[in-house]
Amino acid sequence: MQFPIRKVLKTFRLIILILLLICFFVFLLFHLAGFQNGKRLEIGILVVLNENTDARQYDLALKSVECYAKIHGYQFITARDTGPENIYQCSQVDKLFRRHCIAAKILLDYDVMMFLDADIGVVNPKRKIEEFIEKRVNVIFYDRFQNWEIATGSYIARNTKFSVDLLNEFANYEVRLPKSLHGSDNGAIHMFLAEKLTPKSSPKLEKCRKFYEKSKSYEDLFTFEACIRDLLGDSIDFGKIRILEKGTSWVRDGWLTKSQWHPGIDFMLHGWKSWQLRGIPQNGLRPLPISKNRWYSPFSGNFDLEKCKPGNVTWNYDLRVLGNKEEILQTLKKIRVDIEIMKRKSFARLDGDY
Ligand SMILES: [Mn+2]
Repeated sequence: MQFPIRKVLKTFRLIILILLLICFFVFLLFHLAGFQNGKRLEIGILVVLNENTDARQYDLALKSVECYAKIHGYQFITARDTGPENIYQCSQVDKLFRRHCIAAKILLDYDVMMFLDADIGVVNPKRKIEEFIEKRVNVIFYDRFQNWEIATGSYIARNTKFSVDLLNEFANYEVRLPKSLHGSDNGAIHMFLAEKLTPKSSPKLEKCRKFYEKSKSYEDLFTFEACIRDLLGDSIDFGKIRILEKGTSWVRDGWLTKSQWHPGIDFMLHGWKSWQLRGIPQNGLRPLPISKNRWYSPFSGNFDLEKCKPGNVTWNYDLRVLGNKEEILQTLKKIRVDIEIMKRKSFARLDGDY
């Protein structure tokens, strides 16, 4: 019998190809599962509750996050802030600054931590925090949808010296606040980041600072913020810091679309305060902006945390709150355009010589 060398070669090539494919898929799986250097990332989700906060005030939001964390193997952490004397040794006077010091302390226990306001809930558990993580990036902030502010209600930080120092330094910014209507941590984040990311004492920065220092109203504060956003420019990439563009982060305010959401757009929604929860109106919902102080639950019923197990992403939704993707996008697009116009008007208040 003749030796079928061609056949052997063909089989051999096929085996090599299959092996390569297997290697590729294993790599892909590891990558998607959040492994880095062969080790799965320990991801924590932190909510800081104040001394007097009754967790029931944020029941649905907290349960949704807790369930979500269980599904993906993240750690859900609620920290109690008992005032300037607390177990975290964060002595900032203003709780809004103190919470970032607490976040810096808790970050040390994880590879990555997502900090969340208590009234942020998960609506789409199929999304993962790993989507936002990049090796080079240490801290990720984002542009709030409803204005031109960099948000302080949520961020993602990687456990590095850079991140821990940044959060501590930001928490300590409270001693540098001007004696004006400064907007606490949410105003301060702008000056803090601008001082970090732009040339020291540039005329532009000093002009923004003047506005910050003499701010007497929210209108002034927003103008100061517009000034800083202009200074920072359109980039989202600031080396180890990232400031995600409007609509590209993990969370947005639910009221922008009357609580309507879509899995192709949304991951988390902000504004779930139990005392502002309403029953869905008889005539249904349209994805249009409403007053900020009411929201509708996207779920039918409450969470059974027993059922929150790895891989189980089937949640019970109230289909009346599930919106039409195109309509929601349309509404968000319109808001985006309106906000841009408002931002320019606000910026113009700085007067011509900026
Ligand atoms: Mn909030």
